[in-house]
Amino acid sequence: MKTLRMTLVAAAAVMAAGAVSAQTTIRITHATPATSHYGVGTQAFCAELEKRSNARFKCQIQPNTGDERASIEGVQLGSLDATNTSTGPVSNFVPEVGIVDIPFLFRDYAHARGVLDGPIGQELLARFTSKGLIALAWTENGFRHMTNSRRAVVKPEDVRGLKVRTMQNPVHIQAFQSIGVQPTPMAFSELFTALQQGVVDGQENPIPVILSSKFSQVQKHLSLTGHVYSPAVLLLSPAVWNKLNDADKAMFREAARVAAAAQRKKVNDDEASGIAQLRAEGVEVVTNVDGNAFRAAMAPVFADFAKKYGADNIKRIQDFR
Ligand code: EAX
Repeated sequence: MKTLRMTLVAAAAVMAAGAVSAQTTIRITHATPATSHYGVGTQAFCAELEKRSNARFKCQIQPNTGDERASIEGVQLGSLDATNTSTGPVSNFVPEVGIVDIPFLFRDYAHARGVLDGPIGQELLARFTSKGLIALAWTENGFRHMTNSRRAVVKPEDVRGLKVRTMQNPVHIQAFQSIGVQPTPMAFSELFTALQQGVVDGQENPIPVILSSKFSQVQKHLSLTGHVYSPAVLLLSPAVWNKLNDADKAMFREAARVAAAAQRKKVNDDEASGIAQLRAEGVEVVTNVDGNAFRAAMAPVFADFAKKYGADNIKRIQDFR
């Protein structure tokens, strides 16, 4: 009798354990510090996912991973579950997405966010799938500005001869070459040291990145060129996606949209306070950049971009209201 009771108790315990649904850990990376706009967006994604799934899904966030290209490769291969990345290296995996990296394409944040959240941006997200990447939503990096350790930059001639680090992005590399810059493409993880050691004279990044990565410690001059809007995207591995039921897929997409809103708010906040903070950190800020001169200097490559991505596709983005 005692044995039977013990067996029943053990069976009940096993059933109770089985009733606690299995928990899945989502390992997710982003290149910048946890305090950055990517950290805010990624934490928002993970909190929303855990809340909506009653903790069936929990994240393990790895900030400061630096090498976005390596993270995208990991998500594609399934060795990493997700990453919140700029589009810098993306066109190496999904070539047609390079259209969003064209300098001076987006007028302002409202234009960029409207295009990306609308039909054009959603069509582009769908292009990732056939390349082994699930693009859940556009998050945001921001409008990029130039910094360097050598001199104030007001017009294109001022950047001639500077060694400037760029992302591993063919569109950016071609655009910078067109204005006489020696572009040095490298992973973000190597950038601070390269600036510190003078391997490169300058770089270009949005204010939120310049702030959170403390570039004021290694860069004297900031010029508000705003030469290109840098989208970001939340990518999930098909190895995770293909195990989800339809309800959980919708939940992941909704959590990514919550992340985008939080990340964009942090970008707004950094944009509002960042210039004053950088000045306080000793950075000389040029606000009267000759934007028209930069556009004119880059004009020859715009013809190449129109050939590569379709003049109609570019015009469709420019005309979006
Ligand atoms: O996405 O590589 C870069 O300059 C990116 O802007 C940075 O990794 C944040």
